[in-house]
Amino acid sequence: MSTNTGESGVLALDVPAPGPDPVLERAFRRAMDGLYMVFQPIVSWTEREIVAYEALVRTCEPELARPDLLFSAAERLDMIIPMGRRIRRGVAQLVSTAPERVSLFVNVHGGELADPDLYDPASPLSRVAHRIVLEITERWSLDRFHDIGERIRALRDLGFRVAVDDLGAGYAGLTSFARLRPEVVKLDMSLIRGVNEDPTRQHLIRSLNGACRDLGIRVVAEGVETKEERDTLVALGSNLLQGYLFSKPARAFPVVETAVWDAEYTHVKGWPARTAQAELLELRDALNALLGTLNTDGATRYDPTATATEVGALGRRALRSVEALLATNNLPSLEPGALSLPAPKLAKTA
Ligand code: G
Ligand code: MN
Repeated sequence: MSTNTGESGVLALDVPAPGPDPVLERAFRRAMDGLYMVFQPIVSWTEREIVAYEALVRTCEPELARPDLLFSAAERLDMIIPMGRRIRRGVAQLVSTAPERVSLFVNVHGGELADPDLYDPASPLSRVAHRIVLEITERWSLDRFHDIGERIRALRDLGFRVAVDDLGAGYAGLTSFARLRPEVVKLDMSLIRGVNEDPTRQHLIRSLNGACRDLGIRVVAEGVETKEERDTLVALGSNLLQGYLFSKPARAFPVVETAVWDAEYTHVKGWPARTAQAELLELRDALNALLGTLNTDGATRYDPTATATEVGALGRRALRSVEALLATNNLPSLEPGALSLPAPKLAKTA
């Protein structure tokens, strides 16, 4: 990119000043007339359930069909606020057609934070605020607002929850933790892509999941495309997942094909569970099988002459394994006595 040094000696980017652009204006007007919303599921893996949908804007106008082009046109033409209003009104209209109990994630462009309509308790979206999570990205710098904290508080007072979008996409995402104190963060798909083959990203995601758990922030992993990515994420403590693996964005609230819920859990052998409860039961059976292999000298049969103390030690060791597995899979810790392990089968050594 060519640059020049202005009189002040400050390096300035050599970009033409935005001027009138009648062609773009006409395309944008057609795009606004053809706006519609699509929805992509966000699932809770342990529940095998859709818990939310992200609303994404699309347009019938082919020239601005790509959302990034649509938004840069809106920025260029100073139309972010009118377009944001249309999108929010469009989502509000569709809330009543969404499956019961699911939340809707709605992307808010930074420029919309200047729009009084966003904070109006009588606006259509505010009326359903308890079902809405507003996704805010630092792609568009939030530094422009000196009072960003108060703006976010006003939105929360209306009942909205807040998500930081695109964490890890190379913007100042981490600073927004402190500034926005979001209920949710969304890990950008650039972190997720190929995570099963990348130890560095695995470390990062495990740490982010842990930090967010401590801070009471829920984490959505975006752009999950393969079962390998999914299973790796689950092993790293992720539970809320979104991406083409589950469903592409679509007009009517799309469902998830049942086959996607099945997992072989390559990282936890023999654990094809469907619900958190079933996962626990499977785990208990797997541990019972395991008990035969846990004796201290590494023999594969349980020693029939083992003392009660040794069996007790084995049980405690097994329970520690359960707790470790529960923690890595983001399941709640066990209540005392919740998981009763039947006495191990004492096989006679051949
Ligand atoms: O910036 P934001 O995270 O809101 O953008 C989401 C975009 O990513 C949408 O345009 C959506 O269509 C797209 N998308 C959603 N899931 C996937 C996925 O699994 N893979 C890819 N490549 N894109 C996705
Ligand atoms: Mn988003």
